[in-house]
Amino acid sequence: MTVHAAHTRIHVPGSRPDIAVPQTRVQLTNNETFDRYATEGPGSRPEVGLPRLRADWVEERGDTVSYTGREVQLLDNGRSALRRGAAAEEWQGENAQPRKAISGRNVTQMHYARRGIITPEMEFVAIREGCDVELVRSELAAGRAIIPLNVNHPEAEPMIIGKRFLVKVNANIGNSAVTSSIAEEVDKLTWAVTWGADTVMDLSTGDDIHTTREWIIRNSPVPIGTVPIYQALEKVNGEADKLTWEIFRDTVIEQCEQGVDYMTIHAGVLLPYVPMTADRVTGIVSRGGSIMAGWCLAHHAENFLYTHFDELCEIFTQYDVSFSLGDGLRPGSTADANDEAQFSELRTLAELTERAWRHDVQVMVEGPGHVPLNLVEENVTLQQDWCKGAPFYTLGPLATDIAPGYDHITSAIGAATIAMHGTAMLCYVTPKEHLGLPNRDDVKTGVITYKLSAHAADVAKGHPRARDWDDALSKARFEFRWRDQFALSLDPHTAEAFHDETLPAEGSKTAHFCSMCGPKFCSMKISQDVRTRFASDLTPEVGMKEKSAEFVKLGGTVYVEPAAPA
Ligand code: IRN
Ligand code: FE2
Repeated sequence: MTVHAAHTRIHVPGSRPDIAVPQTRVQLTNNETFDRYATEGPGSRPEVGLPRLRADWVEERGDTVSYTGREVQLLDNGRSALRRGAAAEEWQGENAQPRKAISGRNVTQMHYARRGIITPEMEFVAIREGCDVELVRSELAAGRAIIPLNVNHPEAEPMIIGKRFLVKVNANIGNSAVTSSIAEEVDKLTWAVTWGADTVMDLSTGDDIHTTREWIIRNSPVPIGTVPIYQALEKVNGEADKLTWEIFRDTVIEQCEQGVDYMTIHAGVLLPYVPMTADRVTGIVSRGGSIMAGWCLAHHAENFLYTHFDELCEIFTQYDVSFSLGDGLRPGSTADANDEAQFSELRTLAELTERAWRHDVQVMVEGPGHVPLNLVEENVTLQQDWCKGAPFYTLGPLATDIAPGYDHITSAIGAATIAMHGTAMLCYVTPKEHLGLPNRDDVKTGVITYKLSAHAADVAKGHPRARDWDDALSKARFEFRWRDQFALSLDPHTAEAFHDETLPAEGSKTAHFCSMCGPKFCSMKISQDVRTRFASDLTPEVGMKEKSAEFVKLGGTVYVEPAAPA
């Protein structure tokens, strides 16, 4: 499943036959090829699900054990009751497999990395990123990068989030009580990864939340994240004060069993911080943050996610679920950026990061939101400093609040800036932000907008492979290889359609101009003529006057009539 006729899928082999890393190969008209990172997996039929790429790797290590009644109960410490209604039984797809039980051991990639073990997952991401596998292992061991992969999501292709690697993009999907069906959500997932989403978060609320998630995970080649407090809230009919640690814990285990790879946990919203938001322009804008703030106030007690944090860590060690420490007090307007509430929470997230690391649990830290450009860098600097280099994962941030309908752009400005300074993953914002639930077109627009922001940051950071892509496209542009320019672009269809709006004829696909400047004033054409006519003696010593006279003598114009478009 590729987006353009000139694209094919190739596989780069690893050290063993079952490591084969997919890349997109772009075939160019000058017989060169350009290979690039691909996220979209082999493609699936929703009712079948994806092949279980990592099943053998997980099994070889003994991360899971076979599912045999009583054994499971013992290993599970009695948690097997929670399996009721869980995925294995419900999933009717052709690739359905009985769920294996957790082994009772610590199975995180961080745990392996810290013991000096290189897993197939680490090798896979090293090939994907074009770096040394030791860099992957050491960054994981230090907590500066994560590979978010639940042992129960063997369909996923390993990917890494960390500032030494390519900047990643997350796309949020999910239905609410009012709109969209399961099939539509699977379609949105597939659509998001088609355009390059590196991870997808299922933020579904309302009915069928469990089943929707099951279908999404079984069809997802990228890691899936969730915010389990949303489902826990459904279980208490939306009344935040009825939430308990036990209800939350059981929800987390249910999602761990299904294969959710990372979870947003709003454990940094502490009771004393809640009053700090009172004078804000936009108060608390995080859904999860407001649920926890409401709970803290209702009970006048400390956030149960904070007080039970070590228990959560223990659960995560069994499945290799990664924390995405939620920024429940992120600013919702430029006026509230970098305030006391936001940074108090960040200090707590730093403390929780170190607590998770003591369990060898992988962590990334979520960040804002809405931040004016002059305050963006401080966000990364403080987060990297306080959280000891744990990957930063930000929502935009929007650089201004004035453009609802265009917030993919207001946020892409902030996103490129914050990523250039070291943010590892960007959560996309779609044109529907603040206005409604994104549809298919919004998902595509959001993903493309964020891919270009992430790539702009990769170029600025000097990632070894990033500039190559720019150069390949620029060469195609300069040499008037229009087809290659389309094929190399993030969105080939839109590029071609825009070109064809004014010059639809076949001949204009090789013409040495476009309709922007017309045939007489194409700067690229003029530069090429200058280059070919004077390449040999364009040296500083040659007098410009002399050259000008020579130029006029030669005919006085650089314009050469192109073949008329058919
Ligand atoms: C990312 C960075 N900061 C927040 N996010 C995303 O916002 C997070 O990953 C999840 O997708 C969503 C959570 O929203 P609330 O519950 O914090 O509003
Ligand atoms: Fe907002």
